[in-house]
Formats: sequence, C-alpha cells, structure tokens
Amino acid sequence: MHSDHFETRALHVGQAPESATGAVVVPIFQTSTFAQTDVGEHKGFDYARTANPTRAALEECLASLEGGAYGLAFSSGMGAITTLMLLLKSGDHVVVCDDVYGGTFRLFRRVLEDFGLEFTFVDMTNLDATARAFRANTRLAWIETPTNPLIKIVDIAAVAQIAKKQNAWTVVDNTFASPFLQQPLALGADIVLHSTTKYLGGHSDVVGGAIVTSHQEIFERLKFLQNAAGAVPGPFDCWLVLRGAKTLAVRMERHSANALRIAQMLEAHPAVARVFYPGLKSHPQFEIARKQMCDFGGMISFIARGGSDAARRIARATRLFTLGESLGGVESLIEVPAAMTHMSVAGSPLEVDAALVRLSVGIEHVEDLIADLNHALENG
Ligand code: P1T
Repeated sequence: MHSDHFETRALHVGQAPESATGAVVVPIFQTSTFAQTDVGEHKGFDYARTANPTRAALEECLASLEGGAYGLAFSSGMGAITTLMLLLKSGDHVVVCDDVYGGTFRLFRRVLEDFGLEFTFVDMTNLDATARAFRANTRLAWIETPTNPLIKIVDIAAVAQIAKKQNAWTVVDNTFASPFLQQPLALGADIVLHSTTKYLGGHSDVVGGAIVTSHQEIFERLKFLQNAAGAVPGPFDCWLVLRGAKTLAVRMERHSANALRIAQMLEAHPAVARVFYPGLKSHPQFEIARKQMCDFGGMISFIARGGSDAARRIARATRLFTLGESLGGVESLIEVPAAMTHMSVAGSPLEVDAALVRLSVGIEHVEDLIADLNHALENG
C-alpha cells in the first residue's frame, strides 16, 4: 500500500486484511513459536523474539509514517535506546543535546560510561558549540527536539549537516513531536527513535519503543541486535501501538490546538514567570519550529512564580490534569520534572529548575482545561 498521505498510510500500511480469514484488523498473534515446514524451514517466522506477524505489521507501518525504509519495535523507549547504543564500541563518543529525558541521561551517564562510551552534553541550539563538541571518535549526534523538559527546538537539518561532515550519524528522539509533526529522516537524520508509550500509542495504556532508518546496513545491524539483546514488545502491545497510530494525525491536530491556547493563557497569567512552547512567538526557536514541524505539539513547560513550592502546589491542585509521569496520551497530565521525570539529572549540569511544571495537554475540551489550570494557578 502506498499513499502520499500520512493519514491513509497510518491506517493501511502493513495492515492489509489478513490472508487466512479476511480479518480487517491485524490479529494479535499471541504465540511464542511457529511450526516449521521442514527442519530449519519456515514461512518467515520461527521464534517470536526474532519476528512476530503483529510486530511486523507495526514495524512496517512505523517505517512508513517516518518516511523510512525499515522499522523495528522494542519493549520500551529505553529498550530502543539501549539497543541502538549497542551499535557503538568502547572508546566511541556521542554528542548529546543538553536537555534530554532523565532516563536517557541516566543510561548514558550511569550505565554506558562504565562500558567505555564517552558523552558530551551540549546546548544544540548553539550550532558553533555543537560543532566544537565533535571529536575524531564521535560516532553519533543525539538530538531530542522538542527537548524534554525545556521544550527547546534543535535545528535537525543543521546538526545533521555538522555530524555528516564529521562522519557521525544523527539520531533524533522524535517522541515529543511524533512523526505526524516532524520527519527527521527527510531533514537529514540517519536514525529516528520513539518512545511509542507516548503519542504513537496515544492512550496511556502501553509501554513501547521504535527505531526507523533508511540505511540498510544500520537496519541489518539493529535487527541483529534486536534479536540478540531481546528487548522486544509482546504482540498485544504491538497491536495497541498500531491501533494508536491509526488516529495519530487527528489527535496531534487537537493536542496542538489545545496546547497553543493554553500556552497563550499561561503567558498572560501573573502566577507564571515563563512559558516554553514552540508555537509562541516569544519562543527563542519559534522560526526553526515553524520550519521543521507542521504544528507545535501538545507539550508545554512553565516556570511557576514562587519557586519549587508554588510548582508543587499547582501540580497538586489540578483536577483534570492528572499528576503523573509520561505524556502523549489523550488525557492531560501535569508533573514537576525536578522531582519526577528528571530526578536523575539532579546535581549534574542538566539539573532542572525546581519551579518548572510540565504539561502534557490532552484532547479534552480546551475550555475545561483552561478552567482547571486557572483554578490551580489561583488556588495552588
Ligand atoms: O518510558 P519509555 O517508553 O522507556 O521511553 C523513554 C523515553 C525516551 N525518550 C523520551 C523523549 C521520553 O520522554 C521517554 C520517556 N519519558 C517519560 C516517561 C516522561 O514522562 O518524560
């Protein structure tokens, strides 16, 4: 199935009616092994860590949504990141943007440095500093954009160009934007990565990860590593992500519309010192966001006036925004990164302001969300 349109591919790529029964929805192949036609001979599936038809459907669909040739699904976003890092060897160096998910930082700093990998964290909105961070042994440029939790925007095309000159691959963690809003491969990235737990799954009911690339040699190695390391998702989890992906386009439009209204409301609110949302003209990388994203997404952060105590009071006081980690689901969430998702960066140069509040804006009616936040800001 090929279409130029994202919405159509989300529903149909990898999802032709099933051949044996005509089932319109890809079945959940809940099996760990497959009968072989002869010793060592099979119909493409032998053992479910290596491949499973439900997972294969998801992988084909995700590759198409990112405009890539090959997709691989994983048991979590961290499972995808860990497997990707197995491409590297002791002594290799990675340039990483200085605002990343706390779990990514924790894996790099507290696990992989012990295996001889080297990391330099740099503000990738500063392209000169980014270029200077590369070394002879740099193998990867690691971008998150929008970043977690400060919602900075990194110019993917510019960083990918720098990395290419240095013979390094560019990886983009596209979790916050989703493939509907941003297509890093078309901007020059070599590898795209997702926590499918977030917008792709979309309903806060599954944990998963994914990698997409168009480089055959990277794909072959990652496919080998996916099987060798074994961080694979179960068939039901694949089915949930595939179902989520079908509605990604309509959800992202609503997430983005709601978030823009809320960001504007927060920017005008006296209890808020600063708002980080790439759709606001006040955002320092507004023009880059406009260039590389087709809309601005559902993630907002803001600094509460009154510091850490005020941030915590606001996060406790909302009723519709649920206090919780994660993001990208249809229901709105609120959290305080310094005490929750980004605890592991405490004491490092990536430490997050304790007054920062992060919102994952859902698809509830925007007036209800605004009323909820107004109430929390005034009574928090
Ligand atoms: O949680 P998991 O599916 O393993 O994905 C990890 C991950 C990777 N990349 C980004 C940009 C992420 O935000 C995450 C997970 N983030 C949260 C749980 C959070 O609340 O920020």
